Amino acid sequence: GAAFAGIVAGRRDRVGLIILDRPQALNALNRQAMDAVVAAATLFDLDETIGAIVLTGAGRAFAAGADIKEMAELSYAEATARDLFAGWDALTRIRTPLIAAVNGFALGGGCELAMMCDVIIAADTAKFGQPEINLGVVPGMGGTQRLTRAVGKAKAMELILTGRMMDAREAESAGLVARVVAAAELLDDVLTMAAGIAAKSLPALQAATELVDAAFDSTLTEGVARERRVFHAGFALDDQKEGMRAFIEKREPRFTHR
Ligand code: CO8
Repeated sequence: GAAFAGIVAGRRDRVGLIILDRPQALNALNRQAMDAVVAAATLFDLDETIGAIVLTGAGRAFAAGADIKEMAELSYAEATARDLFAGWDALTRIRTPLIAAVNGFALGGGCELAMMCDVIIAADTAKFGQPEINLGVVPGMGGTQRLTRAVGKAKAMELILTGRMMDAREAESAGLVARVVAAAELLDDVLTMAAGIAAKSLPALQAATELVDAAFDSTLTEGVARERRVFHAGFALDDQKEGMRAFIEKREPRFTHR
């Protein structure tokens, strides 16, 4: 494993693991943590021997938001000059499947960080929310947009206007979370899931994340046309031949990620 400031990163076979590691501040996302997460995730994404990335938090939080102490006294000029939080955009360009294992509080920027990932798996103890309104501000890392797309206007509006937290079960039934797992089993469960994903064809995985993301950013006609072309392009890959031949020959595929 490698240590960047505020995180721990390491790998297990084809799975990259990033742990937010400032538990004394409930993993509040300061500038260093942002730079470290983005750097580690970008390195994993460029590494063809990594087929899935897991992001989680140490202690009782995934992340309790942007670091309030770091930004409390900023002026408008400083916030805009630094384009506060723009660095996180790089995370949304990562094509290797990125799985958030939300172990505790995912509030404000922490909830928004989880929503930048491709899939969210939550511990039964997880709590989600956009409490920025309680601080006299609005969500600033995509919350008004991604939460609304994930759970619909009614619930997103209610959560953002009241600043209340929702538990893992509510987040699952609202469609924010794919699955809820007992807290003690969360990391093992997600690493097993990630290993299963990472064994599949990496170019197919990358195409899938790109296409699902396109569903939020294009019309149905454009998205379906793009999907069909990407599907056709898959026939240029060895993995398509291997996957379909293995099915016909009733054996497990051996993908080479080519
Ligand atoms: N930033 C900095 N420090 C934090 C944060 C945070 N977001 N959250 C917790 N901490 C610190 C606490 O200050 C405390 O430190 P210390 O021990 O030095 O006092 C330590 O973590 C432990 O926290 P608590 O003692 O509060 O623990 P509790 O169990 O009592 O409470 C809560 C847990 C409910 C999660 C509580 O910590 C809390 O409400 N945290 C803040 C949650 C929040 O409001 N998050 C949103 C932040 S704003 C944001 O993410 C996007 C802002 C967009 C603005 C756009 C500007 C351009």
